[in-house]
Amino acid sequence: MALMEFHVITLFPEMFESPFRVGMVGRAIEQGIIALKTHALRPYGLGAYKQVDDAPYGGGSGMVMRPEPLAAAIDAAMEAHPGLWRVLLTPQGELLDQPKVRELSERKPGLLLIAGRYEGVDERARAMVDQEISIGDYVLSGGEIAAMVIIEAVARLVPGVLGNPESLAEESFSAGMLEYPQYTRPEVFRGMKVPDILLSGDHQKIRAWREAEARKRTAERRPDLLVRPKR
Ligand code: 6GU
Repeated sequence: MALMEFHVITLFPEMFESPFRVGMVGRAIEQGIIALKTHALRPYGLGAYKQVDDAPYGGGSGMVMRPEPLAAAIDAAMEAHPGLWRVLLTPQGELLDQPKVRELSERKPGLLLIAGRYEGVDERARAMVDQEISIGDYVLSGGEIAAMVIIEAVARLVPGVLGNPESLAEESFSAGMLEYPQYTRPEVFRGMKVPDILLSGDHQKIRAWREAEARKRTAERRPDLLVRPKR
């Protein structure tokens, strides 16, 4: 069995096809290390038109997702795949960060990601999930791309998914800080030279330089990261 399963309830299962055919996640799926399964919400819609949304009580613009189709889809997925951690994608959710990604990667056997659409989800649907997550302070038309962000971020923490596990160790070394500046060939590009220290072969010095650069860059660009506990 796969080490981690990602299930997604969505009105648009096609959105999940090409992004995960390629790259690191695509390879991990092919190898059976992770599994990705979409569950179409539409068949659980109500009436002849398979309606999944309706006008808000109290008036106002936009449509709200009805709770019954979501409940039916969640129940069916949970019955077929017991034990999944149910996550509703919503701008009202907890902000996603790397510690939260790490926690999600430990939710075995996997995640049931529920992508909301339209202007919102009936408040009573919140009772049917374990956690609500937002990927940032901006507005998306639906939770699909947010679900993809979670899949990508969590999948790379699953053992065997990342080609080079050393990169993960490096990341945790610098956890809570921005990356240090990276260079590859050529040694001079448009007059800009690779720092001499990186060509010196002195690995102790290089390590110290990188740490100092990471700290400097973080202080300049993301001072908020330096004052926050690392969790
Ligand atoms: Cl999870 N959903 C939507 N619709 N918008 C978002 C979001 C989620 N996270 C940030 N913006």
